Amino acid sequence: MLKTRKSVVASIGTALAVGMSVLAVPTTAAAETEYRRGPDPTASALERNGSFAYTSTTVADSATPGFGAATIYYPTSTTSGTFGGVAISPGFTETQSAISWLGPRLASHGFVVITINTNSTGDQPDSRGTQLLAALDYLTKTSSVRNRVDATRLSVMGHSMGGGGSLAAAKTRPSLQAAIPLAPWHSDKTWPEVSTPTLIIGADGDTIAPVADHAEPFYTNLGAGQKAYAELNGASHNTTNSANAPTSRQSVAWLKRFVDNDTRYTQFLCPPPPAPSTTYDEYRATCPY
Ligand code: 9J3
Ligand code: ZN
Repeated sequence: MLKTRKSVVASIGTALAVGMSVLAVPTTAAAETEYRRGPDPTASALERNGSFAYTSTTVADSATPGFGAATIYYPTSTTSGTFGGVAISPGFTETQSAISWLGPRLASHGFVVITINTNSTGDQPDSRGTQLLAALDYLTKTSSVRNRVDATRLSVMGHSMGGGGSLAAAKTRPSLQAAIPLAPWHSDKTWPEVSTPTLIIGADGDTIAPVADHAEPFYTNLGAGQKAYAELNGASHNTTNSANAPTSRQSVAWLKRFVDNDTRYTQFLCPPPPAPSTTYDEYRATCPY
């Protein structure tokens, strides 16, 4: 029997309704493809290096257009698909050594990471943002690991003026999947142009980039995207410059959730960790996500 147009539409509607009830996909992630890399996570696993074997390669300043010397850390696996990318900038007067602990940490969890020196250690935050984007372009188009990185799933991090630079990078390039400013510093306090999912990590005892003048107004004045603000308890401006458990845990989870769309990591982000606690003075978030 020929179906009328109306009955065909009704059948499709029924099929969709049945399909959706069976799948039970979380509504916020329904349209996202997940790029799961590595085993099911535990909280303590996020505080250590992950399960991927990794290696690193240094890149001379003479080979890096638009930024300084760099180090690329990457999982050696070629059978796990491509990996998301992360570019990380140090802060004012710093070199990449200030944030180098994040290279092995993130690569071993399944990301291709480039830590950079800036052209000059005195470069301002917006310049650091431009340099982070140049580093991602180098990583995905020119570097020896370009075929290991998914150029559609990129992110930025940075310390202090590098953290301000990560906000500037996300403002310039809205296609970025995640930004993680660490003890960020910037003279611009308003970031309505940034809808990239952004995790800001502040330090309660930071006297160089006091959270009341930097991290907190940045968080409050971000755009419409998902965001979180973690204020580390008993911490200073440089706490995130060496291996730090809550920074590691939340950063890995944030990148997994928003660069890989891996909802196995949502549990570490939502509901937000309890605060105030010995770990966080404050933790704000736009859950659920
Ligand atoms: O570590 C930093 O990037 C601190 C920023 C800063 O000291 O700004 C003063 C102009
Ligand atoms: Zn602004």
